[in-house]
Amino acid sequence: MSFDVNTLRQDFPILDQQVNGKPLVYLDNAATTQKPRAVIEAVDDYYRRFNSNVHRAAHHLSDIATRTFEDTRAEVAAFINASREEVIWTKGTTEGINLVAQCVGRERLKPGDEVLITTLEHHANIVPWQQACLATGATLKVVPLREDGSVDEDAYYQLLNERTRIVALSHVSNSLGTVNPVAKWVQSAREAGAITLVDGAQAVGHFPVDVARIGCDFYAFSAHKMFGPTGIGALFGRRDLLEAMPPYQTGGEMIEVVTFERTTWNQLPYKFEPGTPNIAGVVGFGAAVRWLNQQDRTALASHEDALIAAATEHARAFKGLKIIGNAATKIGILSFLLDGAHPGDVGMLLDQQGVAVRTGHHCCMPLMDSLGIPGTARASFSIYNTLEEVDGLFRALEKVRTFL
Ligand code: C6P
Repeated sequence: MSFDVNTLRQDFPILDQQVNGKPLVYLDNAATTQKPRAVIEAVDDYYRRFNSNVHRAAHHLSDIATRTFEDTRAEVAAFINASREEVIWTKGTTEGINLVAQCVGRERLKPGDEVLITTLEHHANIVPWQQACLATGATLKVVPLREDGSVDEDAYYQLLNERTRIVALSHVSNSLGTVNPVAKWVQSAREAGAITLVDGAQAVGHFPVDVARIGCDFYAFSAHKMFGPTGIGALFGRRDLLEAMPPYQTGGEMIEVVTFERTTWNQLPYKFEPGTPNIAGVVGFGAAVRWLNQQDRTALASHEDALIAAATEHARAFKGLKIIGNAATKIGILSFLLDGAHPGDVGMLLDQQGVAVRTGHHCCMPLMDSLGIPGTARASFSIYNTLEEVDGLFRALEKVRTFL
């Protein structure tokens, strides 16, 4: 399979437009990626041809919707090397983590127990654990970072102990791009007797993920960061744990038998899926997985490596620019500060030139506090970005510098 970025870009109609009179340079892929035609068309096709509820009706359209919905579950399961009963549809990573924090955290934690996270976590992998600790009297422990933005591995091993009941780690940092060696850390956590959750929001769109190889108990991710729709994601959970957990929310679909006196729960994975799900989202998620599976993922990863290498080289040579996050293993995320400039102003002036980045704390306030900064400007790259766009970012930054 050969890889040509310009051919790939043709799959993404949104990229071909002008913003503020300039060609759009979309570098906010960590917030959400753009969608290929296959995903847009799959969602459209669902509403045009087989819009119907799933698992409920005895008619033709519902039959197609249900089969597509369940086939997609199997495809998403295969995508991360899990079995279909272990894949629960969620609204996204945030909901997946909340589900585990509520159903495992609050059930298993007691005073004296510890939950271990790292300093670079997104709020979605902090606040649910903080709340679970508050509710149970457990303590939240945080692994510090090293100077380069990697997690301090020695400190991780020191903090991991027999009181650690849950370890919740990002696979990849959304603010710094750091890739954590999760398989190794999950193994130690399990040896210490802890349950493990990996926040995979920023991993799945960048490299293949194999939950069996990682060995984690839970893995949460969102479709919209891997070219699928917003409002849909998946939570992988180990079958025996899911079986033992109480339901997250209750209502229709997640039940087996209901009487006014008591209710029994449906089998996996439906026990965790009350109410009418985001069927269009699932259809689009499936299209995104099939589209990604058709790509040469090794070539995509090399292309992204080339983008971040070029961006880093430019950034190092750019006077007054400080890169925030220099870990040895990184995905295509360049967080930076410009001397004397507020990141918000940098973002606005880049936008005026058609360059879309995110600025601020990136939902990582404790990380920013630990770095002693209010936030950063963040250029996050994806497979359809080009080396010309990297050059364009730095040309635009030259102008920002002169404006400021
Ligand atoms: N980060 C960003 O701009 P949801 O919103 O549920 O799909 O994903 C939440 C989430 C959890 N963990 C990590 C590591 C993330 O990066 C995100 C989402 C976006 O960085 C939006 S805040």
